[in-house]
Amino acid sequence: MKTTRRDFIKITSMGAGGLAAGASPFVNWSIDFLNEDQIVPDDSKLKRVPTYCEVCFWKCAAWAYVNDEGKIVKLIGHENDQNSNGRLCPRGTGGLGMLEDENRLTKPLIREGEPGSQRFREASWDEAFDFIVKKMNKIEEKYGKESMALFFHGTTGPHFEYLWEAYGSDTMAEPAIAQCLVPREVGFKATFGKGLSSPEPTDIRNTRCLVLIGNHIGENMHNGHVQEMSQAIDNGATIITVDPRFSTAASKSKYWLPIRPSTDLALLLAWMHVIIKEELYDKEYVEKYTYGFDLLKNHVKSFTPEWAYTKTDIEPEIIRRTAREMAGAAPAVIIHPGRHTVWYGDDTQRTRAIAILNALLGSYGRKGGFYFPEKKRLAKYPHPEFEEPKWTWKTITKDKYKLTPLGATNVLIDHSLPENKSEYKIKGWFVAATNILVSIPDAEKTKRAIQNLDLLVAIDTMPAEITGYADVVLPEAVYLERYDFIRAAQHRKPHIALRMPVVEPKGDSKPGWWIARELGIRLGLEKYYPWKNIEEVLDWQLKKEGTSLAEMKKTGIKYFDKEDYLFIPDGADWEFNTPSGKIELFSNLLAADGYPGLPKFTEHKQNPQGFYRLIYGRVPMHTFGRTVNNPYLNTLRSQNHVWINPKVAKDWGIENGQKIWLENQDGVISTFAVEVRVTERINSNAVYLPHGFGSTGKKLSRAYGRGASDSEMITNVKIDPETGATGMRENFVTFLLENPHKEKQEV
Ligand SMILES: Nc1nc2c(c(=O)[nH]1)N[C@H]1C(S)=C(S)[C@@H](COP(=O)(O)OP(=O)(O)OC[C@H]3O[C@@H](n4cnc5c(=O)[nH]c(N)nc54)[C@H](O)[C@@H]3O)O[C@H]1N2
Ligand SMILES: Nc1nc2c(c(=O)[nH]1)N[C@H]1C(S)=C(S)[C@@H](COP(=O)(O)OP(=O)(O)OC[C@H]3O[C@@H](n4cnc5c(=O)[nH]c(N)nc54)[C@H](O)[C@@H]3O)O[C@H]1N2
Ligand code: SF4
Ligand SMILES: [Mo]
Repeated sequence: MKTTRRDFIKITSMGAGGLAAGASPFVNWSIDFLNEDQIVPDDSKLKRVPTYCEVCFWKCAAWAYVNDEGKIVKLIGHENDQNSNGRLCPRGTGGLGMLEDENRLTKPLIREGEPGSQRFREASWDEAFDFIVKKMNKIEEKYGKESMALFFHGTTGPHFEYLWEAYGSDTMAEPAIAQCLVPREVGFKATFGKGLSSPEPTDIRNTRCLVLIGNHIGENMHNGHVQEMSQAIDNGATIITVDPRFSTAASKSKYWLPIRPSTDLALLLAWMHVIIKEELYDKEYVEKYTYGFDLLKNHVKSFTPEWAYTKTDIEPEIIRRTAREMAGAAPAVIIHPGRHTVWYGDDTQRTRAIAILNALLGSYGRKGGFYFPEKKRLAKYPHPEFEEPKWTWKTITKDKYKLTPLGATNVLIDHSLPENKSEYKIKGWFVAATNILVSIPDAEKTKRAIQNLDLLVAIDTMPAEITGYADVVLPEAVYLERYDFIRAAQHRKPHIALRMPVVEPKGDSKPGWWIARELGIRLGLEKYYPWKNIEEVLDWQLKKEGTSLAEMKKTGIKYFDKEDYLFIPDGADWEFNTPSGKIELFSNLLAADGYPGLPKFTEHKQNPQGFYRLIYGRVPMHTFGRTVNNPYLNTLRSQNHVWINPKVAKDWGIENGQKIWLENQDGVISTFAVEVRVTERINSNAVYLPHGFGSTGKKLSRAYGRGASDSEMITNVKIDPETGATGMRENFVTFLLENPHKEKQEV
């Protein structure tokens, strides 16, 4: 059978047109961004090569199909993969665009202009490495190895983490922690003795009631979960969505609770109040497995639905009805923990409340609730012992934020500022596969820190914002051109997946493992790199598990027997990794470190007159800003829109489609204009601006200047005291209808 290119990117997606009432949440989403006349040959004549996707961090296993000219002609999900179930999301299918993007970095670059000037000269790898090693040696001499910090994300990260350990620095952090999921990890750890990690072990496909609190599955296209949510809906599960915006999920929900932003903790406390007062909780489970029930009961006594109404604008009757609905479905109920949980600076408290609610309903460790995931732990390739650094991220982060399990990027930035008077000074940064000028709030502060560095190296595939500020830019080959470490993420069953090169790296770009190893050798760390090629490491690891690189090249994935329980067997005794050994409704861990042991409600600032709370999120066809320049995905959405309520638009005389500029509470004005989308789907106190647009990367021909950047508007940061995470939702914007930059341009 012949298929056309158009067929191969036919995507089933809930995100696209999810509003059709009564329709299955998965609508066929046919995208015509490739020419119909490009015929893809019959599958049987193509070679297939295993990989896993790098377009987002869900890492779906996939097959790349290659024709006899060595060109990739299609990317499809691996049929045996738990993350993708054989289907890639629209972004994953468009992953080919990462390879083909003509704006890619293909040569090492050394900066010629001022930081940020984005003016570079091309260099050889030798020259680039020499430059870096010289600077690193100077920094080491003057400040010590610990003064070299690593910021990382994605599968490139581990190659540099290893290099850093070998070098002797543990000054490391990633925005996927303090700008993403750390409050939730600590909230769940404090309650159940364990964080959730990724993919989250939510048994969505078997749930009877899914409660999404600002979790926008649908725009958030984490593949397996979108599919499972669709299955749950088909099975008649109740969806309850709490979101000030009418999200895709809200359109699939029995209840949409358009909450006043920032007041979710009041709703959660009121739900607990109802569930305890009406004795709807799982008595046996609470009795057997939890600690601190009486303390909690007493704590939530005064948090009535009537009280919560004054905070949240959600009618008391709706609070009661939804609480009963959850309890009716229990234990097959999920109060979803969320993922990007850095909102208002009391985020560990909010996610704790979510964890407790799940505990009251007995859903943790139960079918249709949370399962116990398992991952294959691969043997580590032997290496000499690492040198102990004199100080690490822990020394500077944990002093202040005692419960964070990993480094906070923002703390490393603070220690790089000229005004940092502590003995722990950071003077050099390696930034690997993370665009920290966009992903960490308060970019002006980050830029001030950069000015104070002796060395900034960026390892990227694209000329992103951060590369413009680097002294040296190292071009990494894209995921379809390289090996990486084996994917051994957790899931229902332990399994592993291989990524291997499908095509040759473009230009002078090189895989991350090669860059890290070469640099390591030049830094005198040969003994940590006894292997020449990563294939040796992978084959060694795989052979320990009864397979080999050769076999994995054919199968892509391998499963292992599950050793632990998926759920708590009925009535079984169970020990949790908390101080009491029980699920802690009252957290001894938090209390011992001086934090509230029971979730504490905090009032947050509401919008000043003429200003609107800036809320942001995802669009289904993009991952942050990393895909906006992708030639395929850009045709699906090349810019963002700012969502404005019709009432507000009328007050301002703003029309749908009009271009405006945004100004925040601190007087920061958006660099670029953004088109307005006038819609009832957003609360009149807020505006919604999808993240990742409004790029200032001048070399990104399709992304530069398209739409407005939410990051630019986030200058007020609310730090979560338990973790140091950066709450980003207490920022307010107003509208400028005339071009505020005009004068500047005319001068
Ligand atoms: N304002 C605002 N800030 C946010 C968020 C938000 O919604 N709004 N979201 C937060 C969240 S949840 C997260 S997880 C973080 C994510 O933040 P980041 O880690 O910064 O993620 P990306 O924006 O995808 O940036 C990834 C960078 O890696 C590059 N890249 C892509 N693939 C490769 C590769 O294979 N190799 C190399 N070397 N580079 C590659 C891209 O070109 C890009 O420059 O941002 C957080 N920050
Ligand atoms: N397509 C796509 N999917 C992605 C990503 C991507 O870049 N693109 N990134 C992935 C990553 S790393 C992450 S961490 C996740 C993040 O995805 P999620 O954890 O699902 O979402 P958030 O970004 O926290 O939340 C955005 C939603 O919160 C709502 N919201 C804003 N303020 C409030 C409030 O005060 N209360 C409530 N109840 N709701 C509020 C917004 O209206 C919006 O619908 O997405 C993942 N999936
Ligand atoms: S969810 Fe989509 S973008 Fe993310 S890894 Fe899977 S296919 Fe790739
Ligand atoms: Mo994230």
